[in-house]
Amino acid sequence: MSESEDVLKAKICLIGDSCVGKTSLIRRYVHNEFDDRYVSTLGAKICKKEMTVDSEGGDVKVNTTIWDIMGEKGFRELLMDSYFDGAGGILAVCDLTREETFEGLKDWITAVRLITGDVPIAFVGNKEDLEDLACTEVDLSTLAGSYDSSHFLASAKTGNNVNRAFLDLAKRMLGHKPKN
Ligand code: G3D
Ligand code: MG
Repeated sequence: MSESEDVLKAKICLIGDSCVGKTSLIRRYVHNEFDDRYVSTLGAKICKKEMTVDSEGGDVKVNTTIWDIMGEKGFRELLMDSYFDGAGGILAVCDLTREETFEGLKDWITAVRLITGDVPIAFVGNKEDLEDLACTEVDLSTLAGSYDSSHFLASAKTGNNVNRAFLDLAKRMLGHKPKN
């Protein structure tokens, strides 16, 4: 998080394989404050949202930019640096009905952390509204635990846990002191 004129600014990036629901989660969370700008050179779309985060000293307003990846194939190799530069937190999304998207998160995080360092992560198992889930909360909790992170079973469709996941991440970003 960076501070200027008493306004905190934060950059959150979403990661995860194609079709896990990254764009849908952002739409759900950002709502009417949706910014439709498409940054074609980056292959990313940026939304802005003012978040109110409850911290120890009371509510804190944070101007957040939320970065969505538009075309994941080949993205990691080509555009990683620009996309993740300056990110203060990562929302790592998998699709609970597709185990390979859960397994895929480890590679995403390894790659991301080369650029961002040890920033807070929130793991989101999306599409919990569906039946026949291939991953359980225990799976997600174990993975999140290995990164000292939080996890949420969520649904962009019903809205369940979406706000909680973003707010939890922002709250931990407020308290995060980067290691040198
Ligand atoms: P992406 O941005 O990660 O690529 P999208 O993923 O947000 O484009 O979502 C991929 C598909 O999953 C979309 O379906 C979307 O409607 C669906 N989806 C996203 N989140 C949920 C959810 O929580 N529950 C359910 N049931 N579906 C979800 P389509 O059919 O448009 O491709
Ligand atoms: Mg998308």
